[in-house]
Amino acid sequence: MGNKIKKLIFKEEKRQRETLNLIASENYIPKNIRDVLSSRLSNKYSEGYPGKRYYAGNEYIDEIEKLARKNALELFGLKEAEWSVNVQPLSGTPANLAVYFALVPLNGKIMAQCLDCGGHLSHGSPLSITSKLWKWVHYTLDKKTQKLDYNAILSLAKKEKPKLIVAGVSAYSRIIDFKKIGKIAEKIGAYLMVDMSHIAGLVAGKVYPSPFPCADVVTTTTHKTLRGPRGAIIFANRKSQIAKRADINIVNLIDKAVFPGLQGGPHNQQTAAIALCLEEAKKPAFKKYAKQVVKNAKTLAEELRKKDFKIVSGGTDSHLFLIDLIFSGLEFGGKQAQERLEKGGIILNMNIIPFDEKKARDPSGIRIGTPAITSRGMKEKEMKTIAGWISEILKSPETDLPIVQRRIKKEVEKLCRAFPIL
Ligand code: DSN
Repeated sequence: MGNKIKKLIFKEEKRQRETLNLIASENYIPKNIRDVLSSRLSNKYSEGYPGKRYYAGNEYIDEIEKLARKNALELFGLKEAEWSVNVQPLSGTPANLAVYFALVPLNGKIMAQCLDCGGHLSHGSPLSITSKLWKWVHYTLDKKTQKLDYNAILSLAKKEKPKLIVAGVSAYSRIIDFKKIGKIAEKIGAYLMVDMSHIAGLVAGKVYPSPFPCADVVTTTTHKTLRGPRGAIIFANRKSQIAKRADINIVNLIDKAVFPGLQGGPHNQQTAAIALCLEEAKKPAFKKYAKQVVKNAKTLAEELRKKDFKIVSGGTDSHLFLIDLIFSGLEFGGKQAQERLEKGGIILNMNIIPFDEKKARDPSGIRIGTPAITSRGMKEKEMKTIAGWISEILKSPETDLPIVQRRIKKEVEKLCRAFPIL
């Protein structure tokens, strides 16, 4: 390995070991999965799908891809006769793009949760290519409860008649009622795509409702709560009523949109690592992990609430929550909060909050997630300690701040040594 790269990897790994990672979309993947990622599988080109490749020498790659698909079905309790699985998308945004390409004509209308209310960039943000290729209508949250308002979603859907409805979020802490959104989609004859990237591990661990009974398509990344390699999966419902009525084969369309529509050869080392991560997630230990992720998020949110921080929507049902800093009485927004905490060894991200009056570069909120610290083995006791540190750093007057940060950074390092990363 080149010396410069070696040194930088060493520094980054040290940073990961010695800091508390509260970024809701990150996790630590186990060594067996990291080993697969660095295997010689990445030497091979495999355009096409198992049994239908354009290059010779894919006998074992076919087996690996078939195993990943089988594991995906088993993990989420699905039957092959009802759901197809595509494990080739390089990540979440390309997976979502493939579904839009497959099911919605260019300039057709798609409806999704707006970015400011917890949606994702690939759900039609003006900054994403998705907004240039399709017309978007966005549903928001109820201003008072800061939760989804299904009646408002129904009214908007009836008025706008989108061809596809997207349910799924990257910064919304409450349980999404997939049944209700599914009924809305059915009523107006739209496809329902659930992007479960953030919650896939919680669904697998049965601590969050499964979207599969209600969706035509489900997309997910594999590296968040699922604790696998970077990558994505698209599940397509072979029994989709909407597709049946229109005499459309959504499986074919989605597979073609992924390859050759949007990408060439799949990343075989990634496919194998996905197969392994899905196997890991089937184990009882993973169910325990998922349960603890939610317990930890609830505890951390509650402890911060007790310290007078304003938690968006009042709490959480999942692995993450947002804090409204301005409403909490602080004189600075998310950018400064993120920087203050980083100097104390606590890593998280600034985040837009619902109906934010500030901009994304310095929004009013921060997002806090527990998947990574739970992977280290931390529990409720540690959440209370962490809440204390966050509060101290955020409330400290400027004059005392460097001393407070230095002290807490040392305490964070000590805690991190007691809970090593995977
Ligand atoms: N960047 C991810 C997140 O933080 O939610 C989503 O792509």
